[in-house]
Amino acid sequence: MKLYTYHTPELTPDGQLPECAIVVDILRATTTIVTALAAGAEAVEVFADLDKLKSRSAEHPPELCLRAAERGGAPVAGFDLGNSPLDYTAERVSQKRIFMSTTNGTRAFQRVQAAPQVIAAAMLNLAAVVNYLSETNPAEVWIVGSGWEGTYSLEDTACAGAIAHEIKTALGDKCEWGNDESLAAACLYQQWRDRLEELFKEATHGQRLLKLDRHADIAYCASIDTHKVLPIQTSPGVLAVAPQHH
Ligand code: 3SL
Repeated sequence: MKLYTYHTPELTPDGQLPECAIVVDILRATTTIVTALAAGAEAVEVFADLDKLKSRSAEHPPELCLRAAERGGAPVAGFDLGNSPLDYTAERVSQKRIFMSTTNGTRAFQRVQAAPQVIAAAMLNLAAVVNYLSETNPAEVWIVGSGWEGTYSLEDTACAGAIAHEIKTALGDKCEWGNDESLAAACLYQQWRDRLEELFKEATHGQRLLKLDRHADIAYCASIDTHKVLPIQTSPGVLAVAPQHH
């Protein structure tokens, strides 16, 4: 396995895709997707564009549909949910398909959605992601951070580093660094692994969320291995729980 990390979708190489793409948007889209699927949502369908979300969700039975949207960290008026993972309770989302659009995370999914395998990673499901990679051993893996409107996000690098460090530890010489970003991310994670909440609160997007009074969200997003689910793309833009990973 060769492991590449790209800090934003814009930094991924043009005209190429890996065998397996792992999308990371720790604050908060991929944390929310893991939470929603763990709470029994049927699937999460992601959209970069709000109008496409509205037209696609209108084709779904309304009683089985929730629309979720966030821009600039805040919920978008007229939608059922924003992007706080704490709102995705079993009572709210069980058996529902969630049609979701967020500022950056859903754009990152769109960039890699033609890859043969696409999965969503958060700190919450770190072991599930690493186990999947160890079992399937794809030849080339990209970890794609969502960033913020094309710029770097520290918290996504910390999660990329957690995956990189754990998979390198598990596979040893069978896992090669594809680029220096993967090694740098692994170093960042090892430095901060016991203080992730503190790191996330220092980061630009953490600061943005703190101004919106989302302290509890940040603490939640920094928890490691609290969930076993592995969200995997089953058709373009649609993420569901991978079999054996409930
Ligand atoms: O950028 C995104 O996609 C969101 O995850 C941002 S927020 O955490 O909902 O503000």
